[in-house]
Amino acid sequence: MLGDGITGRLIIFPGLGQLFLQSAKIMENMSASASDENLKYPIGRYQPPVVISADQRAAWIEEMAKLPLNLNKAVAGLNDAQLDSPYRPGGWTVRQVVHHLPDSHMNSYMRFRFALTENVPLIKPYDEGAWAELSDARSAPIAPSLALLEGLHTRFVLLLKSLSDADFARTFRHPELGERRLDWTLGLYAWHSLHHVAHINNREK
Ligand code: NI
Repeated sequence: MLGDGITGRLIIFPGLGQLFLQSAKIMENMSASASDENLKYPIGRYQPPVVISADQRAAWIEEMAKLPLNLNKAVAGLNDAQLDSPYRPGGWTVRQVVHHLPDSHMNSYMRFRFALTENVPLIKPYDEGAWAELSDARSAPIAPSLALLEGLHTRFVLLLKSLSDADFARTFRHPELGERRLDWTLGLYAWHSLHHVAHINNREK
């Protein structure tokens, strides 16, 4: 009976069944993409305030200072099989994420130094996906990258703490993204630190 009813409706409104199927499909895709978004952006995307205060900068510098310890904690006790598992379906492995952090933050550290010593320098973008696919980024032990990040962030945080309001207003030019202020960039890398540690902490176990 129920079947007849449905058939009847489909005869009366030939497009309706298709419409239901399409809506179901759209809903399914929406929830799939919402969960993809959560897996890719576990702390959300970078949303800096319009005006960046000195207190905000200090909080971001604190996040930068905590990254080496937070990363060490996130990977403590992981074996090679766990390090070589993607943090999300289709994502980098935990090992690639660990190597990506010093690779990315070394680039950022250099951009800060260029911006502080040159007038709106043009910076060199890098292909982070291709860097993460290089053989060492896929397979090297993580200890050297943890040590590199610790040394790098010690220097980076010393530099950041030495900067004045005028220094934080200095800029560099990215060839595709345009001119970026250093305070905006500090926020981006504080976010980036939390973003990747969350990938490791939230991964499917
Ligand atoms: Ni990243």
